[in-house]
Order: sequence, then C-alpha cells, then structure tokens
Amino acid sequence: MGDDVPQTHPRAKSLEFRHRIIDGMHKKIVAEAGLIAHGRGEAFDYLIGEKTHEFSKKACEAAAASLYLADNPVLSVNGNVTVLCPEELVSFSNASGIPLEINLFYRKEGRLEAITSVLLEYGAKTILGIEEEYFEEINEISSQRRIVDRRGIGKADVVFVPLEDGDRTEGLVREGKTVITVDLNPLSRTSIKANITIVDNIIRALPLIHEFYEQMNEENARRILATYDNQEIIRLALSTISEFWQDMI
Ligand code: PTJ
Repeated sequence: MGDDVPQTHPRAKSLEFRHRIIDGMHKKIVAEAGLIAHGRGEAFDYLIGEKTHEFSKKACEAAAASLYLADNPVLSVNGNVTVLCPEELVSFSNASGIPLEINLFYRKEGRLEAITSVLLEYGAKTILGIEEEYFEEINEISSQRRIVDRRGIGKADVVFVPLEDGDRTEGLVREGKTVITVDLNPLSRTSIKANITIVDNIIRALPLIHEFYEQMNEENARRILATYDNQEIIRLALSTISEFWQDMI
C-alpha cells in the first residue's frame, strides 16, 4: 500500500487494492482504462455493501459446477484481475488443471510479458495466449480480444471471463460457448448476456468458486445447473441494491 495510507484507515483494504491497480498500470500490467473500470467496480461494490450475498454464492456454485463438467474449460485473464488476485487465480488454475489464458482488450506492447511474469512469479503451470504460433481469431469479436489461443478459448466450451467487456461476452455466447463472468455491475451488457453472472468483487468470488469446485462431484454439478436461473440472480442483485441503502439513512 502507499506509505501515506495507515492500516487504521477505515477504508485501508479498499485503498490497498486501488494502489495495486495504480502500481499495476505503471508496470504495464493494467491498461489505463483499467483504472476507470476499477472505479466503476468500487461504486457498485458500495451499493451491495462490499460483501458476498446469497445470490453471488449461488452463482459461484453454478460457476464451479459448469467448470467441473466442461470438456475444455479456460480461465481468461486480463490486467485488472492479474493485480487484484494473482495468488487466487494461480492457485485455482494449478489445483483444478484449468489453464489460464491471457486475453487483453488493450494489447499494448509489453503488457502480455508483464502479466506473464506476474503469473509465473506466483507459480502458474499453464499460461496460454502468449505464443503466436497458437493464435487464431474469433470472427464474432471485433476488439483485439478476438485474438485467442486455439488450445484455450479457441476450443473451449466453458470460458470464465471476469471483468469483461460486453462485445466479447456476446461474441463468445454467439460462438456457442458457456460464459461465466464476475461483474459488480448487474446491468452491464456482460452481466445480462453471460450464462452465469457473479455479481460480486472478484477478490471475494474467486476463492469461493475454488472452494465449491473442490467439493464438487458430477451428480451435484448436474443437479445445480438443472435448476440454476441466471435472470433470477440478476433480479436478486438489483433488488438488493435498491433495498440496501434504505437501511443506511
Ligand atoms: O486488461 P485489458 O486490456 O483486457 O482491459 C481490462 C478492462 C477491465 C479495462 C476492460 O475489460 C474493460 O474496459 O472493461 P469494462 O468494460 O470497463 O468492464 C469492467 C467491468 O468490471 C465493469 O462493469 C466493472 O463494474 C466491473 N468491475 C471492476 N472491478 C471489479 C469489477 N467486477 C468485479 N470485481 C472487481 N474488482
């Protein structure tokens, strides 16, 4: 954390993550626009009381079930996620055997390398999206995110894409892939279009998904997905937001 923010500060944790994002931008890990995305996330986190609600737990459980049953799952990684929860990301990927794929909206020079070195530092075993010989393009996506690894997102049936932009989510869904997202804004295009929407902070959601995944078995996974209703999850997130502030004033 920045030296000028004492641990006793009432918002010390939030400030620590803010500083990580700023620091990550200076190191080219985070895109400049990543600062804006983070600020938007902070605002929505306020509105849900900065805690994990039942609707998020249900979506995390469904995410774990979907990843568990997938033939070719993949965890997509961007700059913000890399600085916010590298340890949790690598730990989940290594324990589950689900590969990490770096897939960026802003493919500025040096960013792929900067993100790779963070993931390696935390002990990542499989990182896709960095070797040009495996690159292919997804026609349904117009941004630079269309460049994917054919061993990962290219052939995936289930894609975990936290903090995502709407175009890619729509493109991946059109490609017939199951899309799981983590997005604090329940009204974003990504939240609405994804198959499983976790309205929570990625920092809290990822360890939860990992925990559910560890306890998963095939029968449970099928049962969970048979009754999962993503629209209901989004409705619950919205009603929580509209009710939450009423207790505060
Ligand atoms: O690293 P790159 O180049 O791939 O770019 C990454 C960003 C995040 C800049 C890019 O994907 C982008 O512009 O995303 P958006 O369209 O701003 O969407 C990000 C969404 O994530 C917004 O709806 C935010 O509310 C949400 N968000 C931000 N921080 C968090 C979050 N959701 C969960 N946890 C967070 N910590």
